[in-house]
Amino acid sequence: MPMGGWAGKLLRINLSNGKIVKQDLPADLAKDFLGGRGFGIKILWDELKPGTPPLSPENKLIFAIGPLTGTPTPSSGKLVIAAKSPLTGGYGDGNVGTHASYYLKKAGYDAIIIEGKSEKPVYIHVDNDKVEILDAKDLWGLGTFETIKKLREIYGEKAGYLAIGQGGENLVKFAVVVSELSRSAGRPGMGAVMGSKNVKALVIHGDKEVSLYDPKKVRELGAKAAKDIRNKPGYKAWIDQGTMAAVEWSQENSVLPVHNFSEGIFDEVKKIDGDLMHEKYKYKYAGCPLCVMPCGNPSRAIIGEYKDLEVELDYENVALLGSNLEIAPLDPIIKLNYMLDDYGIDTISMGNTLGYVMELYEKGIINDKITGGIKLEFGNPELAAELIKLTAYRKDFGDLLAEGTKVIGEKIGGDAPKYALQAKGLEVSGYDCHAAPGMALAYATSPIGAHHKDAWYIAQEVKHGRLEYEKWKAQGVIDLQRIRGGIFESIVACRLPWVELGLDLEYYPKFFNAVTGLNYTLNDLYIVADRIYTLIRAFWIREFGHWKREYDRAPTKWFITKLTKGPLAGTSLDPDKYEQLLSYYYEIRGWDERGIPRKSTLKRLKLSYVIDSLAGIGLQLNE
Ligand code: PTT
Ligand code: SF4
Repeated sequence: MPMGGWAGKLLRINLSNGKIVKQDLPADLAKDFLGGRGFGIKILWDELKPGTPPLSPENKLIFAIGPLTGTPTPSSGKLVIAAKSPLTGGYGDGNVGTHASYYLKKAGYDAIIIEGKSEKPVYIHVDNDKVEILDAKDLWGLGTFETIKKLREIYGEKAGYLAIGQGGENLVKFAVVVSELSRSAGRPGMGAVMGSKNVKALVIHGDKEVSLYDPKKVRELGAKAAKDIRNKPGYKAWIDQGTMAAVEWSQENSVLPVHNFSEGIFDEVKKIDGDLMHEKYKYKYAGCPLCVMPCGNPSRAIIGEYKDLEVELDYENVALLGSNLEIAPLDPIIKLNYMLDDYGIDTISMGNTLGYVMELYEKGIINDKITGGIKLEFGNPELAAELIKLTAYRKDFGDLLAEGTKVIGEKIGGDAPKYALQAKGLEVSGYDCHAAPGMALAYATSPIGAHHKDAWYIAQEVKHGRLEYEKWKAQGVIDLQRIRGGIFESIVACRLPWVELGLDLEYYPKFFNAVTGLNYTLNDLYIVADRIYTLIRAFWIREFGHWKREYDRAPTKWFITKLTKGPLAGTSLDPDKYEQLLSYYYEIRGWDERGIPRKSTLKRLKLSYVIDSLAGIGLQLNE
């Protein structure tokens, strides 16, 4: 390929027959889908038979970087992990900051596609052109910390490591893949897919040159962007607290989840906020590789039985394991976060699932017969730790917890599903939406299920017309989805320089063109983003064989209960107005009233092949 940026090869590893194949990266795949999430969805669309069970050997697990990964683009040490999700049954992915990202590029690959299933536990070692499938019997059963430590003893500092813990091994539906001792990715169960293939870890090293179309220009742009970032007024506050600053902000705006998203205000917020973390718990600055604004918060517990336990704290982890379960101060939260990183289980879905069953128990919807005699209550860190352990090993009541809130609700029946905070089967992240219809829409239309990563619309919503359901809100959600979920997930770089410090978005097409030699405008990147979004929607439709508007509805609880505390007490979502907002969303996206892409949209986005495919499952598409 004449362009720079891409390494030019896909590495395909079939674990059922041991075949390892290196393929040329198709130029059209690179130009139309860029990388990361774009590669994830296009490969799954082309290669996965509809209806493939997510935990079967036929599912494919894809590790993909993008053209900007590992270049002087700020914060470009990121990697996307994608597969059909065992939690949702649709498209799933996650994004992790890891040395494995740029070592993958330096090894000469844009993506690794893992197929089939190994008979026994293995790990995969990639060292430039050498690719090995190695015995992992001594690693199976270990947590991610110990696994990575043992592999590091063999392969040293100059490699990237990705591992699953007991959560992935035991097929917990929201198991993640962990790297760098406290970075994780793949909320919709990417760790379970890895476990289903008997893959414990990947070790990646490479030392080839990264090809850049115009190296001088890329370096100049990189130096200028880094200087801009360091000069931003919010820089110091950002590296001091990172995402933890959102604890106080969420409280001020009544969106901090409390008591399974019953309220947006936590009485003990001062015991878990970013100021306190920075002052008493954080002991050093850290971040993802290639980052000029490191936001990691390595923190050490200071009291009693938790003393000296260490973990990196982020807003989501503290909101879901702390305020949502009414647990404070930070010390027990550090312990729960540590356990989940070690087991390789998503903190958001776990915190959400625990809050859910606690509320069901409190309401008498579930009882001791279902919990195996365990008395559930909020505000009890020992209980939360016990439930996390049961989940990781799928033991007793933990076997049900490991399925996530949607399946739990369906199994219990009656009123239970009404209190599950999920969309499309993925649990919502840490922003209460009783009084935030735009953010509710963002969760409900996120392409992997309820995640804030695609559109953190709440930050804009609190500034303008908070309780409105007007068309500009649907437009605002789509604008963010295009940039965050489309551009950043496919060029593959961290979005936070733009989100948090306001780095000019125009930098990115400039980086893209100088790296690749192509000539894309920001608008061209938006078109790629729309293509990726629409293909992901088509994938879900093909999997389900149909589509219903209710799949794009926000969690029921926000419609049927009201906030009782703070200035927004008495507020809940309005179901009719929400439907109108969803219709605006479909209209702007070029999807019909059912949420199915129109033929004209598919043609415009160079996705005409989807038309025949959906017609093949009996769907009539509108013009
Ligand atoms: C991400 C989700 C998040 S989003 C957080 S905290 W966040 C939680 N982190 C977990 C964790 O830690 N351990 C664990 N066992 N489970 C966890 N679940 C939760 O997972 C992450 C940062 C953060 S911190 C955010 S917002 C940004 N996310 C980005 C993104 O998605 N794309 C992108 N291009 N850039 C991003 N930059 C920021 O990266 P998922 P990380 Mg993560 C320990 O993976 O599945 O997307 O879910 O990647 O390296 O940890 O950095 O307030
Ligand atoms: Fe990683 Fe934070 Fe830097 Fe983004 S800003 S690359 S999440 S350390």
